[in-house]
Amino acid sequence: MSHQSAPHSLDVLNPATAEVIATVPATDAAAVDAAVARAATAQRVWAAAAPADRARLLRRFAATVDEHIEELALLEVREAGHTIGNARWEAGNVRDLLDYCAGGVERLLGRQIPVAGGIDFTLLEPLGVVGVIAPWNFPMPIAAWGAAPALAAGNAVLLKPAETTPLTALRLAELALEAGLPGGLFQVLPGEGPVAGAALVDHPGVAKIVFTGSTRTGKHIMTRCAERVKRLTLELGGKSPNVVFADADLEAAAAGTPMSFLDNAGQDCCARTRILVERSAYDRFLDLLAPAVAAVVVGDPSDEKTQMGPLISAVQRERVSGFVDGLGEGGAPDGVRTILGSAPDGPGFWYPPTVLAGVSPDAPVAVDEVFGPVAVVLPFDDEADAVRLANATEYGLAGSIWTRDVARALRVGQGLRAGNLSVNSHSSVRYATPFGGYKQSGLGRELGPDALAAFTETKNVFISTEA
Ligand code: TXE
Repeated sequence: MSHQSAPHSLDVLNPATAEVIATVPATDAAAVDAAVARAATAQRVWAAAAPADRARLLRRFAATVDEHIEELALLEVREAGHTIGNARWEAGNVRDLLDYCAGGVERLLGRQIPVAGGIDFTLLEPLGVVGVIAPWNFPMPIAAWGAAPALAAGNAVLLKPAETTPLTALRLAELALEAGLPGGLFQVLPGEGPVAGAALVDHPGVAKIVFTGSTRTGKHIMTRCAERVKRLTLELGGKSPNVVFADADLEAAAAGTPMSFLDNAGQDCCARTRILVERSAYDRFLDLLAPAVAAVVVGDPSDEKTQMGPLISAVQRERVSGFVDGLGEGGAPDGVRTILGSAPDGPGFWYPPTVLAGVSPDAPVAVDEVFGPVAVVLPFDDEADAVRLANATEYGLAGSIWTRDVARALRVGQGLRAGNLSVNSHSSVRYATPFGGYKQSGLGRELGPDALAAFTETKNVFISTEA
């Protein structure tokens, strides 16, 4: 594939105001080439350093991030439209993950294996230069989910942020230098996906790609990586179920539901956008849900009281309304009950919280990833029906189960084809637990106890003890 020619710069917009807040140079294929060479040199020195020294530098990086939490959070608010509360959590997640991975540097253990005729053990060796291609929905944490464990395992990292959100990534690279990480070890290459991203994917000097983004682009990248049998982790889309049984604490389930799909204006791969409710509790649940959705505070993301900000771009808003408008006049044809929250008028890329009850279970809005503040509610009859409906998408990233019956939660949980489940909760992400998808939601896992090992090759060594 020939790489498209690069624009010279990228305009970064504040999605809450549609104003240009920065312009950054775009990386072309030649600059990616130079970055790979620089990273490879830095990586050799980094991998040869004492593990305790690498751990110390990563801890210092974490401490430097900690000193800049508020600044990083405000940058995330401005470039991605995240609420300030969420953005602080995200900056804290970067700090905590760096600390966690620093702790892993000296615990990246191989194994000694009993064999005949000698001694056998495994070495876990760094891969070399790793390319991280990040999306715009959680620019800061997702950049770190790839970069922190890769660095800890002895690799260099080239990070390609999304076109719309390069600023926090660029700042993280400055903070890494400030903390004392060697120059060239962690470089940020803002640019277009089909230019800078594709150059990373195709580069023979890049040993692994960690990609988070759309399933469509993920499949394309997987095909490119197949050419070189390049290592690959994919975190792709989701269409996650929120399964509510009649025996659940319905008040708690309904109170938790709005932010389970409205967090980050629904631009969250774990968003519980398919609310499946046992038929006997269906009407009662909708009555509880409607006021909870209406109460969500949508507006200026820098206001501490705001719960939901704007969508990332005009393109995204069009994509979202395409799903809803397609349902009929005004999005509410006969038989569809629409529960709407409120949203500011423009400027900025606003869309109101929207819940649709009564749509067909196989309508695009019910099975495809909308990536906006839109959920559907569907009734089910029994456990088997709930599992069937929950699994009836090509995705399998996350899911919630609301019930007071522990055995039922486990039974249903075992039936769900998804990588991240929560019971009586909507929580999906913790830096210390594995994260990733079944089916077309991805390949491999990030975070958790095995995060560093995913950035190593296993070398088996046999030493003969026979004379
Ligand atoms: O994603 P892309 P887009 C989903 C969500 C959203 C849709 C489209 O449904 O509506 O994807 O978003 C880089 N080679 N998710 O178009 O294209 C690109 O520059 C190498 C879910 O923004 O997948 C960016 O850095 N890289 C998701 C990154 O890929 C390429 C998060 C993601 O962009 C490339 C984001 C190429 N040929 C969107 N083309 C999630 N899993 O949370 C693009 N890129």
